[in-house]
Amino acid sequence: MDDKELQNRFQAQVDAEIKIEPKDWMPDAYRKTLIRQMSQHAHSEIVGMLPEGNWVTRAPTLKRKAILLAKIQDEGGHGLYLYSAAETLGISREEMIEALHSGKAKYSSVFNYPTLNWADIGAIGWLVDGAAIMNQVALMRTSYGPYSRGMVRICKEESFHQRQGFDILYTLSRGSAEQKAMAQDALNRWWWPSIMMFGPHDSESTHSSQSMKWKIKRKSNDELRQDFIDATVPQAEVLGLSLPDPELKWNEERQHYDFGEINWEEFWSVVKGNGPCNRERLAARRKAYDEGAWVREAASAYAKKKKEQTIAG
Ligand code: BYC
Repeated sequence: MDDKELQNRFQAQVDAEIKIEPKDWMPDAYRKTLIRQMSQHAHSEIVGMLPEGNWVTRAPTLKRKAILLAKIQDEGGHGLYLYSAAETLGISREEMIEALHSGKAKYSSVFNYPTLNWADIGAIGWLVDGAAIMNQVALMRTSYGPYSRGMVRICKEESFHQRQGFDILYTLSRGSAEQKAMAQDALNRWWWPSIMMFGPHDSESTHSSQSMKWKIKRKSNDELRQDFIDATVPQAEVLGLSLPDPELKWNEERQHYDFGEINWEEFWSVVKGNGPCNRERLAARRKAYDEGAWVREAASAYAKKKKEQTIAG
């Protein structure tokens, strides 16, 4: 088959909702954009462990600490599923990590904000994991088989994360006036970064239209952002907290909430590496990688020895 025929057969497979698997023919640009998105997704999970890790030693009770530890370990696991799924596209984990450390690959802008008090852990679980679920439920139907299957498991775990975050804020918002103020302060700081997670407006999104055609993305950035806001406003009402957007209002005609404009200058500044914690986050990842070199060496030496023994005997 010539290239045109291969392209047509590929698109027909996508249109028929038949998953693309690692050994199937795929356009180079499909492979490239999947590697870009999946590796960035994996990096987000791993870098996302850092803001929460900051509170493990200061969790208010043993139970909260155990829950937080489990959640952070889940995020590490998600990163590993995603790196493995991306490796099926012909890139190595080393190459992906090198791209993160050199600043070539991105990770979600939201993890470049600091966690200043315990309520931030609630806000991350409720809002950041909540936004991630909205995006990832759509990605369960993504056209690439290994990504789609990874997402099914990830989403199950993210639901627990979102629930634990809501529970922290629910407890604080029914506590003392000081605790309620902490919850409100965390919500004020995390709301806008959370809705920025969905990326630029559709009209500004470089990859959306092609990714939607290839069914890598099943919903656009703006559609997902709207779904998230519509789902989250009633939850804020249950908490008795107010969302920091004076333009947030139910629109009867649209049957959706209207909301204010995102500060895009801030968004792009954070994406380009100038957020409050970008440098700290990358430095922490590089340090962890360097300090883990001996583990990788030991593990690969063991694997090599095992292989030699199998061949010999
Ligand atoms: N931050 O053309 P567009 C978690 C970039 S972690 C940074 O719309 P696309 C958790 C974008 O990459 C899970 N960069 O791109 C963990 C592109 O630049 P490049 C987080 C962003 O790919 C711990 C450019 O802007 N979820 O759950 O079609 C604790 C133009 O954008 C951002 C994921 O990673 C951003 N927010 O759509 C708690 C989801 N937005 O690549 C929780 C997976 C855009 O050309 N990723 N950019 O250099 C996706 O679904 C898509 O990649 C996006 C962007 C919706 C993010």
